[in-house]
Amino acid sequence: MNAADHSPLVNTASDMEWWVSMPKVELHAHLNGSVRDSTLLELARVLGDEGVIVFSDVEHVIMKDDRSLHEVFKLFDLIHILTTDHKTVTRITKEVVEDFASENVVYLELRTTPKKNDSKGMSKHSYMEAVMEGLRSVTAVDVYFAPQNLDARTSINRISINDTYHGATRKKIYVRFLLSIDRRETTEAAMETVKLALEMRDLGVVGIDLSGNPIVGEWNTFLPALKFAQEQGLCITLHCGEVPNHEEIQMMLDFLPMRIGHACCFREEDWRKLKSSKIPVEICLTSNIRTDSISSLDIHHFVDLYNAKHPIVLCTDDSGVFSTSLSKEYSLASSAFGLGKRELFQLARNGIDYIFADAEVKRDLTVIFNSAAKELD
Ligand code: 6MZ
Repeated sequence: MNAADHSPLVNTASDMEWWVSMPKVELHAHLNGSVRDSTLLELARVLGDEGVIVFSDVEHVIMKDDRSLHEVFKLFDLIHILTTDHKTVTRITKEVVEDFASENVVYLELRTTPKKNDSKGMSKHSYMEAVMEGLRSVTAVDVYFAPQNLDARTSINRISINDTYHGATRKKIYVRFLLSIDRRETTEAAMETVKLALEMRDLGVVGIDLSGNPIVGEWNTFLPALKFAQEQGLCITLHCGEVPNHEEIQMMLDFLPMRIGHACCFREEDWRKLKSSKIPVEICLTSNIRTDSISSLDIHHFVDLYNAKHPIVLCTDDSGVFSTSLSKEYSLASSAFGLGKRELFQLARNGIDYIFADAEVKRDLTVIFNSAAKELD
């Protein structure tokens, strides 16, 4: 690694190598939004052959690059048709974890909406079991996911201090889960998700996310479940301000979640409240631009929050849907905002403070970043 340049405005191939090789933490990634295009196409072909869908109709939808926020949610409905059986959920979890690990994401908080689907004999619980099976079936990299030594099959050995994240060594990744409440859900369904999260705490479920189409649903529908989750000590992150809904933004900030995602459509009053509460913001640059939540990177709130030293972390949101990766998000931040390798390495390292895993994991991640930092000097 070479940290010669502090402010590259154009990222070269070797810059890209740097962003890939740098350790990173990913705190805002939706499982079904992170599926490889090749996997979606393969699944669509199978369902096409079975006559469930018309392959040629969905092929261009999967491969389309620019989508409005509305089209993104239509795509998710299609993706869910392709992925929602136990075997496929296991497969995509395995692939998504391997993909993040392959670009040196050393800590991944993966979020997914537990789904009930009677036609597949699927309950929210069995959906999550399929996710866990996906994690256990990862072989290409070492996965550390259970916080306690409850199950001999789970890797609980911590990443050793001498491990490096470059070159030929095996990739290693910590994985934790957030269970998402979809804004289309009822209070009861949201409560079921929170109870499931509590049941699965020992398997690495650390919190709850509220997501889904931001123009659907009411804050008050989810509040009882979110309050219960908060009382029970689950960590909470909310999709907040993806569309202008000022009343909801204020109520969400007053709730004091441990993080929020996006924060695109804030007014002055919202910024003031956010900054005084110091709630970390998960920033998803490509997603915000592609969905037109922000019209251009020149006016992205990253700059103001970064300059104000407000806690922020770069994330992918949906690396499959938006054809991105966490390394590309760092590269984009570098070229768009004139930030150098040192600054962005520090930004990535700061992410350790905002993860929902315990202090032991934070310590391990700090060791990893400290060891990588030596290569900056
Ligand atoms: C809000 C989003 C989202 O849970 O099936 N999701 N919610 N805003 C976004 N920004 C573009 N991207 C993804 O993953 C897909 C689900 O995550 C939420 C939506 O509810 C989507 O259906 P899972 O694994």
